[in-house]
Amino acid sequence: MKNKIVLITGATSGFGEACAEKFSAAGYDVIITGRRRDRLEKLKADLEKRLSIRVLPLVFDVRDKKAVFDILGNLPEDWQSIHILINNAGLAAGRDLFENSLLDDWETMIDTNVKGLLYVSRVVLPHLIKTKGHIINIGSVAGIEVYEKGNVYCATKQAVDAISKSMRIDLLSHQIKVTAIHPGAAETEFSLVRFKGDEEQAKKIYEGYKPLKAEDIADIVFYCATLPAHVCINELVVTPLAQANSFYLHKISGKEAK
Ligand code: NDP
Ligand code: 8X3
Repeated sequence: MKNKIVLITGATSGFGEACAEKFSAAGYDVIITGRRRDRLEKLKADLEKRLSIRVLPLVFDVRDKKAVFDILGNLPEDWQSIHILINNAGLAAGRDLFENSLLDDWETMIDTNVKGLLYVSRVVLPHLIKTKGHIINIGSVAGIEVYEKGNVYCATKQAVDAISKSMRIDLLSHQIKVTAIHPGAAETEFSLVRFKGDEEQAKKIYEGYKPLKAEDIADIVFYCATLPAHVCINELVVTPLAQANSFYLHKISGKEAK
């Protein structure tokens, strides 16, 4: 029997890479995407060496509509039967008051987190309709409560929430599952990207408590993806023990965080 295929956007680090590891370890063939070719090639070599699965690395920027449609619209025949799409590629750029935010950052977030997710979903949908597949969108607690200096990042994740809900409704007749997962603070390259390479600033975000790990999210994505056919988790909010939501985070200084 052929392995099921999962397509993971943003698999060069963080949640996406951990999902590639989780699903391939469970016998799925994985399509991994991102802009950093070297990381995708390394992940492919590593997974295929250890596991009896296939890996297809695809290098493109989700903001590039033509590239998304050219590449995902022309998948090799034996990679078209996609069962699960994990829309994970995304980022925050900057954390500034509205009046100080850079327009370029706003555009980067909207183009990546919203338009990129829409392009990928739209071009992959015909395959998911055939397989009665599953779309898993990675939102955020930022898509639930808007916080200071979160402005457009929060707006893009609120859009992911709205798009997920509307996909669920519109795709009902195709028997496609749609799940939105909204994580809180997880230590990945997210803050390094948000603070544009400032390691000190990025590290501070995760001090004084135990943040989620990428593997925690991958486990949850996998759980949602492997429930019985008649069961669909529509949305799920997951935070570290120390975090109640976007506003309440209990930090402990000088003590070992649980
Ligand atoms: P990482 O920075 O570790 O990973 C982000 C991934 O997205 C990378 O693989 C990156 O690949 C890819 N990506 C970013 N921009 C583009 C683009 N334009 N085209 C293609 N791929 C792109 O962060 P996380 O793993 O933490 O983030 C994954 C998702 O989870 C994001 O949507 C983020 O908003 C969300 N999230 C993160 C939380 C956290 O605390 N970490 C909490 C809640 C949600 P490359 O650079 O190679 O293109
Ligand atoms: C990432 C979590 O709290 O930085 O989406 O917005 S947060």
